[in-house]
Amino acid sequence: MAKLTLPPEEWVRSGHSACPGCAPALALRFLLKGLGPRTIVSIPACCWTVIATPYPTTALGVAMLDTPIESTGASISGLRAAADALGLSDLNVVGVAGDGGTADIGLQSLSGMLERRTNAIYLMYDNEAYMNTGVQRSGATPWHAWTTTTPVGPRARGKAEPKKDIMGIVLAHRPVYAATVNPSFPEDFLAKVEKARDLVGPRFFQAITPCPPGWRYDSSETVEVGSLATETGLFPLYEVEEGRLRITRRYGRLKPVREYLQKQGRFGHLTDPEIDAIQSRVTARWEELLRSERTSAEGRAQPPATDQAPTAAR
Ligand SMILES: Cc1ncc(C[n+]2csc(CCOP(=O)(O)OP(=O)(O)O)c2C)c(N)n1
Repeated sequence: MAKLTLPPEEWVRSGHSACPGCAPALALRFLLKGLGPRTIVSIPACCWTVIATPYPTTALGVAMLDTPIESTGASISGLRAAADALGLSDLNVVGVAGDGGTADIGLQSLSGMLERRTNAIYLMYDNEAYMNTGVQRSGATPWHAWTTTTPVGPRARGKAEPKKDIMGIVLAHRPVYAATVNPSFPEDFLAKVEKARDLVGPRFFQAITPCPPGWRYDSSETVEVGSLATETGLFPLYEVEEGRLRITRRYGRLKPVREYLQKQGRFGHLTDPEIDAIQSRVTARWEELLRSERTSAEGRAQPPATDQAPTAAR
């Protein structure tokens, strides 16, 4: 992917109330850099509502709608209809929600928006748990991760289930465009946003967004932890446009997942066999993604599986 110079304008203002090292803050910052000021963002209950609106200030340089956690998708369908009725066809209508508000509580709303072919962009920032309310597990929490509701002890090994395959669910709706993005790779992120901005119809991003207090690592290491998510193959970067899948960061040799896992306290309990099991799953999934890319180039698109554990884990 060609190198981009990031636009200098900031639509996420400094002095906001995110934790130090918050990757969700970077994700919206980069999204808005790519979209610019003709944008309205709908944000449900999640960390980002708290970041954006410490009363009586706002951290956003664009208009924002604060919506209930289950209704991001419905809210952007409504905003699009209103904008079109007012003749504001150049307005970017955007939903930004956490993994809990997207993959669990707001899944019906996202599905409805995709099925209605709403002309809007939806970004799920995936910090892999309900962070705003104290690190409870979500469907997007990975296999074996510690959270406050998936404890580690003699009889429990963190989350027992695999990570929910949100890209697979979204791709089953055949959106105009869907991509994975990572704030640790801003050029790749911005190139995808700029491409999505100029398309018409439902568009979706899954952004991996490390969270220092929830993942239990030092806040200075966010960019490195995020980079390792992609460099180990755990969170591959790709895009799907009109059914064509394209990997946008390709590695001849992936780094061992151990390098990613051992940086985070939430995986600190893992044994060698557990790390090996995750590694073999990640390797298989990377190969599956390469196959999906080949078959989609031949016109036989298959949504890639993105779970991290055998489906018969329980
Ligand atoms: C219907 C409903 N259930 C629960 C809540 C409480 N709640 C507010 S924010 C939040 C966490 C949201 O998690 P996620 O969407 O992953 O975003 P994050 O907090 O990680 O930014 C929850 C459970 C709510 N506001 N509404």
